[in-house]
Amino acid sequence: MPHPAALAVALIVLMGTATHSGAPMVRSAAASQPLTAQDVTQPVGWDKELTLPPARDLNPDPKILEFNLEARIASIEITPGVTTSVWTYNGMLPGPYLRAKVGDTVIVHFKNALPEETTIHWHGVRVSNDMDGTPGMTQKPVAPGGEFRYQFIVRDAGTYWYHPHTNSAAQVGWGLYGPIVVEDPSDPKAFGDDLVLMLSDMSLDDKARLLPKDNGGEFGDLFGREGSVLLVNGRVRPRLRVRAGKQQRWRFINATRARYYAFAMPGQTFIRLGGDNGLAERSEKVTRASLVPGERLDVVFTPSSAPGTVSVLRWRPVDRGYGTAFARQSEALMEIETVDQPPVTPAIIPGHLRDIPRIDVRKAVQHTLNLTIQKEAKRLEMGINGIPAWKATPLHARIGETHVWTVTNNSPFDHPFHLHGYFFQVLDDQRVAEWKDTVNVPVKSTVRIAITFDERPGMWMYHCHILDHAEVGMMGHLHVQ
Ligand SMILES: [Cu+2]
Repeated sequence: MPHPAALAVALIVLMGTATHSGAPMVRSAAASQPLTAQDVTQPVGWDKELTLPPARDLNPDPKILEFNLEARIASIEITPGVTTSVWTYNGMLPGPYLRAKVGDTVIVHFKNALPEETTIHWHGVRVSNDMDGTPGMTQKPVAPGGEFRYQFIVRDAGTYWYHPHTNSAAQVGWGLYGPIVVEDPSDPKAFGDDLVLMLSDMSLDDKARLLPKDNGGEFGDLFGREGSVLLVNGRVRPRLRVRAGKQQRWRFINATRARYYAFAMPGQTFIRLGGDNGLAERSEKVTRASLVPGERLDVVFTPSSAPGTVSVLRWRPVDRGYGTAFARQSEALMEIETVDQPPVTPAIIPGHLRDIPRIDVRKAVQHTLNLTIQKEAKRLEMGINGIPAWKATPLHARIGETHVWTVTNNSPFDHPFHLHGYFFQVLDDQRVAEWKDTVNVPVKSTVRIAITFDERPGMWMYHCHILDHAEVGMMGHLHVQ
């Protein structure tokens, strides 16, 4: 399984392999010696409209992050001047920001003050099975007024998130999600200052009240419910301040129940560092970046707009099947103000980030999973191999086995496929090697993934991360023993 990037990266920086320098080389107008990104800090208040308050750590041990987490309904001002009763963790949207270092222990004293049962799933974190938050499989759902203690070690650097796994389309859609970053202290500082950008959307009526979970009926289930209000870290159109040439490391998390994102800014490139489970093998310069529900994206943003200007990062329609992008306009997500200060020369981003050994699939156990919409069902029903979650029998795997799952989608919608508990590698992929836990399976296509079930026995879920699809049956489970 993934090794921490650690020494390899430091070594590569010293050895100077292929590198990316980001945006156009910009020079300080004033001095003869140009300022570099390392010479300056981010503009004053650069991220103040995007701050994510951390969880309050109750444990003095620096290797333990221990905190109280309560799921409850709270009033939040989403549209200016109007409050909405939102489902929250600790009254915050998003929930508290968990930031820990590789090897730290996380202890969560969870209380459910919601009017219905819930659980927490730690998306992408390699927890032991009894901490995975799957109701009826790994734990009893936490009843209203009930409590549960979650405890796990964060073993892998990367960007993760937490959310309920009970009535999840509704509960996530109503505001229950929070970010997790696991730091590797040896990551090159040249990646820039960290900024988590948790993307979500919310369906509100004209009085800014949350729409009911079955809004739109079966069409809502079929298309997946995209919210009417786009949020970044719980805010509508927040403003970020940047300085030309001074890099920032943006960690996107797609916490929506159904919305796909694609980003492109005129004249702007990003350096992609990785996605779900830490750094990819190599960084790559990209002009367009995308992420599907559940997925994460880790990029270096090198501001390249002229000082004193404001640009807008926009959501762009993504065709995820069946006319989902038809006649839709792009929408503003976030404003980026390039402060009126001389540009600086961007730092060099290493080309090689870490070694990712390819999973040996020569003796792999093969499985075929067809993502299906059942035609003969009386009401809308989705499933895997024609079987909805509530009728499914588990797949089986033995500890130490490697599997190749051939996931085929002949349905008219894309599906983001998510596996609990284990990282996988996407085979036949021309992109850079990386570890993932969520991958898009486009319409009329097949994606093959390789997984080694090397430890942590138990019952693990796999499902579509368009949560409306999971709710109508596109979910299965796997018994590792
Ligand atoms: Cu789906």
